[in-house]
Amino acid sequence: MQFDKYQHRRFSRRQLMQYASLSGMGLFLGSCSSDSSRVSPIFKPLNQQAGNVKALFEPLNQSIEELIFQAKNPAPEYPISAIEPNALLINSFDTTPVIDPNSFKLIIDGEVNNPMQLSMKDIQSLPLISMVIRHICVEGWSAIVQWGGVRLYDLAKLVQPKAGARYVYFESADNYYESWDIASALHPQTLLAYQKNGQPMPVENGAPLRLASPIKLGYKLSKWVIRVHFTNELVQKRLGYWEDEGYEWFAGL
Ligand SMILES: Nc1nc2c(c(=O)[nH]1)N[C@H]1C(S)=C(S)[C@@H](COP(=O)(O)O)O[C@H]1N2
Ligand SMILES: [Mo]
Repeated sequence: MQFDKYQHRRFSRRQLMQYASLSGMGLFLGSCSSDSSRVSPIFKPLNQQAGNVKALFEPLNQSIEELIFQAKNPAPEYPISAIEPNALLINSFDTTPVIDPNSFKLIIDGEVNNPMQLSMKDIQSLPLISMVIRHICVEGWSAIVQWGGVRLYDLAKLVQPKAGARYVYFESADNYYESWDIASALHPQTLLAYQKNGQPMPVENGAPLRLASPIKLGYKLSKWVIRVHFTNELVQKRLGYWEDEGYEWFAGL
């Protein structure tokens, strides 16, 4: 769905929250976490990796672990029965890029000790995390969706961000771009997802890999992610596709 950039901007966060409470979405009730399939211990050490990635697993350095643990409590998750299969609207600023999953390699680089290029096979050898969360778009709609994929945190353990890394840039195949604070990016509920509602990710929703997280508004959740770049600093006028038009950068929920 194409939509007007300036129309999009008119929804302030306060308007969104008014909408949320008026429509009874109950965003902050936090009472919906009952699906036991999602309960995997946070920051679980990995022990069943495919050979080439296994050797590189180490804890993250202390200063980055501290930043992550300052992050707030887990956001609400929902039971499978709460999924709204038709509520997630396609919201793409441009045409849908087509990426061949067989030749695709995710680039992870920047302020890291072990820059990597990972195939979908490499990525799918990491623990599959599943979560049912509410996706919220500032245009005034939301949808409860199940996402399955890998934690950014687990990918970070492979590449080992340097102590000074503070932000993560996500580049997409449609030239969309986003920057996140590292604590939010490495939050245990931030995934690079390759499944939606238990099925392989549809192309229009961001296949082969898109961000999914209950702690950020929809525009932070890049689809068709091709590069994850750790960095020490943000670049002004390169904060994010919508942020550079005036949207709030942090966009936390
Ligand atoms: N690459 C890319 N990612 C994107 C967008 C986009 O236009 N391009 N739109 C964002 C917005 S505003 C929203 S609400 C969600 C929508 O995800 P969906 O199309 O899977 O519902 O994707 C986000 N990620
Ligand atoms: Mo959005």
